[in-house]
Amino acid sequence: MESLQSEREEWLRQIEAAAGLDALEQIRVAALGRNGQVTGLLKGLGSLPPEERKSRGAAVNRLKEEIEAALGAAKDRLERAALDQRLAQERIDVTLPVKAESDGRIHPISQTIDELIAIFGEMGFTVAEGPHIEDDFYNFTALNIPPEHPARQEQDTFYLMGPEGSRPEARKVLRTHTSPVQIRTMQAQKPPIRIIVPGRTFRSDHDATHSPMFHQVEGLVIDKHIHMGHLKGCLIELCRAFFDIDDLPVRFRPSYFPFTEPSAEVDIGCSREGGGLKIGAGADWLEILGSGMVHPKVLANCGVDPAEYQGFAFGMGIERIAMLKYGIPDLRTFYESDLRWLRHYGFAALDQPSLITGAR
Ligand code: 2NL
Repeated sequence: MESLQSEREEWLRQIEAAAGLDALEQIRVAALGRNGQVTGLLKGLGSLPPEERKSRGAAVNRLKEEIEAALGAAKDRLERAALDQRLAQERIDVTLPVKAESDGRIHPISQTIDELIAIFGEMGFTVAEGPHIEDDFYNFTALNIPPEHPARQEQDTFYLMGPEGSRPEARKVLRTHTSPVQIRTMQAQKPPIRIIVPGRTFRSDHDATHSPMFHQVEGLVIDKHIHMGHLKGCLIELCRAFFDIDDLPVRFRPSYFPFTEPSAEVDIGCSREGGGLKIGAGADWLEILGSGMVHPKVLANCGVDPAEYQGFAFGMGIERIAMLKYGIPDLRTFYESDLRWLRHYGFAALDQPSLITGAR
């Protein structure tokens, strides 16, 4: 009795040679479809005499099963090949820079604040914020600024209108520094404290290098056993990280603030050869921030026991350090909202500062 060997070989050869899933489906229909050849063989069994039907039936069913198995294996193989080809064609380079979705830019002030937050974040600082309108106590008195101090005068500070005949100290002020936020933080939480306070500040001053509204970042560290060495280490690291110069010279120069004792001005190395200013090694120094150990009276004014806790504080102007880092020559251009200026000096939205980009 014929073993269906030639049929088997022919179907398996066709299946093996099928170039794609469509071709494979055509073979399946030709063999096993309603009018397929193998289906025809199965239908033909009924007309055979019973003694032949049994063995012939088994052989045809075996053929059918072998074709089905071969079709299944070929389908898997072709699907896997199709996927491999898609993966090869649609490979994405995850190291490519992302295309910015928008034409907008991050303002250099925002960028600089974000960089400072990244740098101080690595050192364990968090960000604190507070109101722009302050009481005399938070802006002056708590900071050991005496009643006759020039900073308190009308000429230098924006005072809000008070009730007719009210004492001058009763009037609210636009904060002249971000220190009130540190005062509020010391009142509200127990040390250890490690915060930076970026934000808007206001002084009655307007010329080429002063704006009535400008930005400051101040920092405050309060803990047991904090000393001048911590202040120096922290601020040297800040200067080197911010300007991205590992060996940037940093110098501490004695100074005076009512709220710190001792106080120190911080200078960084620079050269002024050929008219231009270059930050880094050089013969000259550039003042960059003010700092000091928090005055014991200031600690006591905030309910912190100076016998138990010490700390350091510092403050700097954001516009100034942004101008130095990014070569922006004129302070006034920061607030003009000139889109050409922003396109030139601004930053792409997805180019966020980290310790690897922008803020080292
Ligand atoms: C500067 C100098 C400084 C502070 C700010 C501060 C705050 C508290 C207590 C003590 Cl609550 N000190 N802040 C200390 C030293 C200097 O800023 O030139 N800023 C632009």
